[in-house]
Amino acid sequence: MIKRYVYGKPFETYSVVCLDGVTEAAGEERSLFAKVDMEKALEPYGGITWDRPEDAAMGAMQYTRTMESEDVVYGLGENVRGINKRGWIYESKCSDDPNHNESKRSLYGAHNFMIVAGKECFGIYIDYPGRVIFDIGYLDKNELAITVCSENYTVYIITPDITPDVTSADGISPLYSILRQFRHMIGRSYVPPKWAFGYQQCRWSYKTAAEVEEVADNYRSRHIPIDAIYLDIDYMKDYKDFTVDKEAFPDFPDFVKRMKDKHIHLVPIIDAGVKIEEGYSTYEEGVEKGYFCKDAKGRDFVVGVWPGRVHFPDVLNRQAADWFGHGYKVLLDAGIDGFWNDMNEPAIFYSEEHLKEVFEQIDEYKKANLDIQTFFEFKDKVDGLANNLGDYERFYHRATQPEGEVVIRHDHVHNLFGYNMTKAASDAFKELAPDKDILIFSRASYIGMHRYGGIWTGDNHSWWSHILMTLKMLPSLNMCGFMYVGSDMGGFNDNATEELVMRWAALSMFVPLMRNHAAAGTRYQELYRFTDTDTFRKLIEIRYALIPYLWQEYNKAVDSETLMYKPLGWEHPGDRHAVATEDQLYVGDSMMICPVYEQNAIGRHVYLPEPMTMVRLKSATDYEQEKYAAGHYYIDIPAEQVVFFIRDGHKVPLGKSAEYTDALDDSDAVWLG
Ligand code: MIG
Repeated sequence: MIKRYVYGKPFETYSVVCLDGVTEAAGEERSLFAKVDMEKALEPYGGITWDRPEDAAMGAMQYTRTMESEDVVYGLGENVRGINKRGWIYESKCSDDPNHNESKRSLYGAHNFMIVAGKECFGIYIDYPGRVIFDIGYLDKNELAITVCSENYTVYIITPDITPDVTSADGISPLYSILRQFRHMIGRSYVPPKWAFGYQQCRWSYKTAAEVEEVADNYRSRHIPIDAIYLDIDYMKDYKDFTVDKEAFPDFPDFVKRMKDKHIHLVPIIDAGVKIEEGYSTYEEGVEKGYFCKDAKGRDFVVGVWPGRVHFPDVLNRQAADWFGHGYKVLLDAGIDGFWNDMNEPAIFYSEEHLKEVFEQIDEYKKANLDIQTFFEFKDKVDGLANNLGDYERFYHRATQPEGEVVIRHDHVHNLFGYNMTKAASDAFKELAPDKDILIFSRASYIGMHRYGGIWTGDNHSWWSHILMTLKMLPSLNMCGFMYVGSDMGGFNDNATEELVMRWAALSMFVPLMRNHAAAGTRYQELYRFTDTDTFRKLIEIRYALIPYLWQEYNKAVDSETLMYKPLGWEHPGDRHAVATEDQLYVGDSMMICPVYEQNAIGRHVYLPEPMTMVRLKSATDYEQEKYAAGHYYIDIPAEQVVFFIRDGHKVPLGKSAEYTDALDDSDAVWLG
């Protein structure tokens, strides 16, 4: 059952699309949230310094609940820390933050759905596109406190259709019952073209067509399967959206075709900011039609990002979104059928207004003796230029709402930008290329965007801990509707090692988006750069052999509105060891994975909550199977091998590998288990 609580006059996010079976809370029940003084409520969390005094007076609402010791909290989508979210504080605030460590409270997405599982089970979705703070046992380990920084928002409380201690005859436990109701309410998840399940290579940045072709040829000549190569910002002319640098990529359509002939899709990046430059048609049209976000004085708002000064397209406005979406046409026309949308939190290096203020301050510092206080003040001023919260209060949208156009300050709808940029593209694709199946995923997101595209989890590091972080995010992303997901395999920031990339590949091979990506200036990590390319070829071949299973389970999870990645505790809610296991997952209905995520490891501890068959793959054709009873085991897993488990009574197809997905032949599978 779903009960809806509407507070004040919420901004319509269009995240919820189906209200079948949703009942309206009335009267007494509305006391779920209580009004609190925002400054006081946020003070224990480090407070918030508001640029404008009137904002401090803005209302906030808070929900509190005592958690029982056995309560587990699942959800919140893309976030740091555990599968069980309990024991930390999280904030919904799409952030361009390249340091995904335990101190963080937000990453690029804002996914306000969670399930509290215990004696009582319920789901809660806060549909508010500004700031929401989830204190899940942070100030008080036994208290859940959700603070919404507004008085205008909608809450959905979802309770299971069956009683908590019973698993119904068709195997639907209370958690799945809550989840399915929620997923049904937010609508069907995006399904990418099948080639997007192939192996993909990216790097910031391949600078020329020749460089990209060299990457392709290096894969093909070693017979390491691959389906896509990405174009990061350097394919553009001066980082201008919807342009191609003609010197570095001469005759682009022909280049796209040459790559297609090699069965490789090119996937260009699109950034949120539109460069300010006379003669650049996207810029000139946007200005002329009034499609950019405005500052308080009604002028086109100026911020600095890659190209220097840019404007943001007002993707919350239907006409502006439609126009921006049609911008992708030049690339579609050139034969492109995949895109990734970046910097759409939106990331801001600086706003022109703020930069001016900081420059003025710096003139003062020039005259000062920089002692401990003034030095750090000065340093913080400069460091604080990027992604400054105050900048998100300096611009406005003309958002399309059911009642017409509404002017709204950005910070109140901050978490909707990436969602609407991606929706704009997806809507335009339907019109521009109705027969084409197009890959699209985004960095920033909000629930609702899952209907239009996938996400990648942004700028992680080549760290061992980030292999495990990838695994932990998968179930919570699925909970929030995001099914086509993946992390930068091998790590984006910092330098990867051969062993790290191998182990990462042994996890990413079970993830829909298997994309190796690295930042400019870091060690090259294309698979052929390492010594043991033979092992890498075998690992990627195993991935291709698993595509029949992964593709089937992906589509099943989308169609039946459930998880593709299931925490062990969801399948065995009464088993304490299963509930506490955070480094294994069920993948689809039949398989359990247990990747190695530690340097120099020779294997790992694995918990089997039920009897299973272990599959040990040395290659896509060379494997062993062994039956195990439920229990705790130490399993040897060399970096050259892949181990997973199959549930009793289940079978997993292992197909014949191929060098690209189009050449896969599903009919030729052996059945493991
Ligand atoms: O701030 O386009 O997350 O994948 O390589 C860097 C360059 C901008 C951030 C993306 C990353 C991409 C990079 N971009």
